[in-house]
Amino acid sequence: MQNIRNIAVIAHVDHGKTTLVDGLLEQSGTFGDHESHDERAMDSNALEKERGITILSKNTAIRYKDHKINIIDTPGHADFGGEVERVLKMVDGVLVLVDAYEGVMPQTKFVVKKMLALGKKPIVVINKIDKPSAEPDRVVDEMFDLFTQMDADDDQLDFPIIYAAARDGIAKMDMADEDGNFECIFETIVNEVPLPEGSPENPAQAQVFTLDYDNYVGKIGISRIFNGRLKKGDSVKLAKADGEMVNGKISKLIGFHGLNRMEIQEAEAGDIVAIAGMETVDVGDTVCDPVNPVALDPMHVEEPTLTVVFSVNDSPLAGQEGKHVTSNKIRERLEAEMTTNVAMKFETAGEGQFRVSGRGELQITVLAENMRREGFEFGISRPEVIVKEIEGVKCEPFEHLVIDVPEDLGGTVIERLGKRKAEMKSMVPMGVGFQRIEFEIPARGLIGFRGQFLTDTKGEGVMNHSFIEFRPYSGSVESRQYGALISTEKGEAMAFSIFNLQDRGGMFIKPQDKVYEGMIIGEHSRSNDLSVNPIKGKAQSNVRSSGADEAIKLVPPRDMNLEKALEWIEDDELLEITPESVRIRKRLLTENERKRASR
Ligand SMILES: Nc1nc2c(ncn2[C@@H]2O[C@H](COP(=O)(O)OP(=O)(O)OP(=O)(O)O)[C@@H](O)[C@H]2O)c(=O)[nH]1
Ligand SMILES: [Mg+2]
Repeated sequence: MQNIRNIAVIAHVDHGKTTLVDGLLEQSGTFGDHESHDERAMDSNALEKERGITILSKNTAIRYKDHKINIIDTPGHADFGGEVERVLKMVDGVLVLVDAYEGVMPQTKFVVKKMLALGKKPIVVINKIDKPSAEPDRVVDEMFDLFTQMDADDDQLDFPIIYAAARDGIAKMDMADEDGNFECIFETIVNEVPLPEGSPENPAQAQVFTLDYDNYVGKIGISRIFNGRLKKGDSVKLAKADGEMVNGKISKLIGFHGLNRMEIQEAEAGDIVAIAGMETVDVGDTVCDPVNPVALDPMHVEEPTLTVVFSVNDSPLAGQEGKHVTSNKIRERLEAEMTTNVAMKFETAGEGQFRVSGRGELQITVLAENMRREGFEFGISRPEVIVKEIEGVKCEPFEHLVIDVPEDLGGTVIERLGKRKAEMKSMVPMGVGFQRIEFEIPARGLIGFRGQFLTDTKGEGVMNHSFIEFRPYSGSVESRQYGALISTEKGEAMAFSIFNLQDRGGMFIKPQDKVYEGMIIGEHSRSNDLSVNPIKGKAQSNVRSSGADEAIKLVPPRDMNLEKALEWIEDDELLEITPESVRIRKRLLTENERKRASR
C-alpha cells in the first residue's frame, strides 16, 4: 500500500489557503524546474483569478520523501461552505489556517465545527505573521477557546501549531525560532495526520465528493477510495443516494500530481482519483465492487437558503447585446449547471422564468457572471431567502455576522442593524481604534446591507457572515432607504441632463449610455421614486457658447456591477444582464402601469 496522507486546507476567506498550497507545491519540488505557474495556481478558473478567491475546491497531490500527500484546497467564502463539509469527509487531517491579525472569523468557526464533529486531526497554521499588526499569541488563544467551545476531544485539543508567512514560503514551530521553510509543515503532516484506514484487499468502495465535466470523457466523479482497488476498464456498481444500484464501467482513471492530471491504470484504498465513464454519477454516490456492493453513508448536501428568478430579458433593449437570449437556451444552461453544481437547485417558475436557489448572493452572482461571459442575456429578480416550515413553525435562515469598524462608527452600525432585526452578541476592541461586533441576524436583514455598511463606514468597515441555522421567522425588516431615479424616455443620456439631475441623488449612468422608459438611472436622495428625463439636451441658442457643454463637471457614476446591483434592487425591480451591460429597471416600465399596480 502506498504511503498516503489526505488533507484539506480550510479557513475563513482570504486567510491564505491557496497561497499556502502554492508553497507546498513549490517547496516539495512538485513543480518541475521549467514549469511556470501563476500565483495562487490552484485558483485556475477565470473568475477565481479575477476576484482572487477560490470558488470550487480542487485537489492536488505532492510527493514528500516517500509519502504521497493528497491536498484539497477549499473555498473560504461562506456561500461555498457546503463544499467544505463534503471535502472534509474525504480527508483524515486538516490544516486550519487563521490570519494572525484577524483571528477567528465566522467561517473559521463554521469549518472548525464541521471538522471537529467529523473527528478529523487538526493542524493549526497561524498565517500572515509578517503583518505588522499580527498578534499570533492572541490568535492562538482564540483558537484554543474556539476548539473548547466546539467540544474538541482531547486529541484534537492537543493540536500542533505552525506559524507561517505563506506568501513568503516561511514557517516555524515557535514564534521565537528563526524563520524556516515549509519542511516543518510537511513533517507535521506526515507525523500527525493518520494513515488512511481501509485495505486494498477489501471489495472496492469509493465515494464521489466533487463532479467535473470533460468534453471528451463526459462527467467525472472525483472520489476517495476507502477500500479495494479500482482499475481502468473495471465493471462496477454505482450506489445512488436512494439505494438504487446502477451498473457502470470505469472508462478512464485519472490521477493528480501538482497542477497536472494524468491517466493512470490503477489506484487503491486511501487514494483520491477521478473516475470517468458513468454519466449518472452524482456527489455522494459510492462506486462499489460489482459482486459485493456496499454503499457508504450518503452525503448530506446543505440546503439552499437564497433564491432568485432568472428570466428572459424583455426590456426594450433586449436581444441587442447577447447571443443566447431565448427561454430554451437559458433553461439548458441552468440545467447543465445543476449537473455538476450540487449546492444549487433550479426549477421552472413560469413562462420563461426559472427559480435558482443557492447558498448566497455570491454563489448566484458567480453563475450569472459566467453566463454573461458565455454570451447570455437575461433578467434577475431580487434575492429572497427561503422560508420553510419546521414542525409547523415558519422559519428562515439566520446568519452569524461579524463586523470590524472604526470605534466612532460602531453606534451607527448597531442602530442600522437593529432595524434589520440583528441581535448583538459581543463587542470587543481590536487594536488601532477598531472594534469587533458580533451579531445574529436573519439572512433577510443582510440583503442590501453591504452597500449601506460601506457607505456608513466610508469603506473602512469589514463584514463577514456565515449561515447558522433556520430559526422562527422574525417579522419585517427594514429595506432600502432611498428611492430610484427612473427614466421617462428612451434614447441616449445627455451630459447636460445628468448634470442637472446630480443633486437629486447618485447617478448610475454616464453620457451616451442607452436608457429607456422605466430604466433606473440613479438612486434618489429621498425615500420615494422619482421619474426624470435624462436625455434632454441644452436648448439650442444661436450664439455658440464656446465649449460650454464640455465644461460641465459630472460626478463619476456609481459603479453598479452585478453584485452591487443585485444587493440594491427591490421586489418591484429587476436586473437586466447582458454580456456588455448590467442595467437596473422597474419590472413595470411605464408610470401608468406602476400606478395601477400600486392601487
Ligand atoms: N501579508 C501576507 N499576505 C498573505 C500571506 N499569505 C497569503 N497572503 C495574501 O492573502 C490574500 C489571500 O490569499 P489566498 O491564498 O487567495 O487566500 P484563500 O484563503 O485561498 O482565499 P479563499 O480561497 O478565497 O478563501 C492574497 O492577497 C495573498 O497574497 C502571508 O503570509 N502574508
Ligand atoms: Mg483560496
